[in-house]
Amino acid sequence: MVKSKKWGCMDEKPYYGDSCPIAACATALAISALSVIRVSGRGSIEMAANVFSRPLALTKTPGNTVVYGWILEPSTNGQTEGARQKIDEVLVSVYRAPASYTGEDGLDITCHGGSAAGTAVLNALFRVGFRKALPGEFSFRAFANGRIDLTAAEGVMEIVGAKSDKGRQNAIGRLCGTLEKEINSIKTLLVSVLSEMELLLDYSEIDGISGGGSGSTLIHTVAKAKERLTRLADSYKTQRLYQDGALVVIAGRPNAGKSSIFNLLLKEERSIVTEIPGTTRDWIEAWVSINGIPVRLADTAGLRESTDIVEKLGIERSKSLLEGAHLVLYVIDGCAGITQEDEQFIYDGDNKKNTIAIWNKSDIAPHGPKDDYIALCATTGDGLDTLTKKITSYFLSQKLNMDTETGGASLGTDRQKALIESAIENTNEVLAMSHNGLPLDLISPVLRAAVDNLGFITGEVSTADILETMFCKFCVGK
Ligand SMILES: Nc1nc2c(ncn2[C@@H]2O[C@H](COP(=O)(O)OP(=O)(O)O)[C@@H](O)[C@H]2O)c(=O)[nH]1
Ligand SMILES: [Mg+2]
Repeated sequence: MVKSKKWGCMDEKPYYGDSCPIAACATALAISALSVIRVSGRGSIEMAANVFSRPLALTKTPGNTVVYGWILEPSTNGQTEGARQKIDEVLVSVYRAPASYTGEDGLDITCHGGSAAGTAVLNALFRVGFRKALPGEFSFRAFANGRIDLTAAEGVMEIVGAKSDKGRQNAIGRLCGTLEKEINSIKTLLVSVLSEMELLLDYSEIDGISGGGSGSTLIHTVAKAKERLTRLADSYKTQRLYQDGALVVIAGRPNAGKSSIFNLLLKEERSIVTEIPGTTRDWIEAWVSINGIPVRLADTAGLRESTDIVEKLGIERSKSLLEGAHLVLYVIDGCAGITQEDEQFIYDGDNKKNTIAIWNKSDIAPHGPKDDYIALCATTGDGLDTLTKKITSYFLSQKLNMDTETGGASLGTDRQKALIESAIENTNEVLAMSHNGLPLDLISPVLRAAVDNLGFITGEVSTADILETMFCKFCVGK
């Protein structure tokens, strides 16, 4: 069932948990200086006051203030405050609806770190009526109360999971609404076409929109919208790169210096280096950040014909790893020179576009490399700077930096990508239908579907199950 975000009554609100006051620990329950326990919901401040040493100070304080006190055992049989056991000394940040993350009354209770204090505070809250929050329930409430759209909610989770600083920055953009703004702007274009179409349907004899006049303007607008959607879809590649990292595989013949280069890029002795060809018999990998790009770097078994059964298996596995690589660093031993196999690998049509050729052992090689090779000495690190620059510029040249073309907006999740692709398909179909002169009453529902797909991205149009599946993936307390 499709529900509109402009819910006027309770029944229209998507369902996730219920509207009771909830509590959860927002930080990891581990040895640390502080822990934060978070509560939210109507009446939550009054409820928490039942376990607070200064109940009036808490219930009377305005929003966005901090109150000092103690969390106490809940009162039994009308005990005086002094007779109740102290649980922990805390600072309580008080938020009042609607000026809070969730849009509800809420508290962030900062207590001492470690698992014992946080757990005891949380248990006291449960005993006075709070329910344990479901995963992502705070963010869900923020969405349901119109504080954030779905792309911002996903941005929150992306920040929590960011692997690199650039990944975090992009997610911050989505949290601040750059994607929502771009989607809404494209949607406005399509909605204007849709309403024009509906007017034409009501008042004119025009069957199709491929003809001149207003018809061609409408088609032009749909084509423009499609272009912008395509740019957004393309931006996903960059985002995945910054979120998941790029697979960079080091390949080449045995003894070329692959493991030495692997260790050099890693700045540690991870892979075994010897003068014995065939030392690396299976691939090994490690994460390294190259100018902010998280890279999954893999060292492989040297590519050669071998009768050794283990080495043979390693070579096979290296080959399949190469197939999935974003970038290959192909290493040549400058002393041994280039063989036919090397040439074949580097200049092979499929490999050429994503291979950087390295002329290693430049310190002892009898002559320098050709222009398009990077001269490197893996033992001293000479040439490393040029290599890392080349790796970075390779990734940035893959149309990875879309900022200027999409107003800084980019896609961050598979869900957003799938919906953008559906909207692109819808616009393609609209363009094809109008090209074939099909009547407006057949075209307009397809355009409506494109508009709805964009609405699904921001959550303006949502179904309870989409929301629940999405917020379930969040952490408890977020
Ligand atoms: N002189 C010199 N020796 C190197 C260089 N790179 C690697 N080696 C040596 O070449 C041999 C093979 O290196 P290794 O990294 O194990 O090659 P792999 O088989 O391709 O992994 C080792 O003895 C390394 O010390 C280099 O740049 N200069
Ligand atoms: Mg090796």
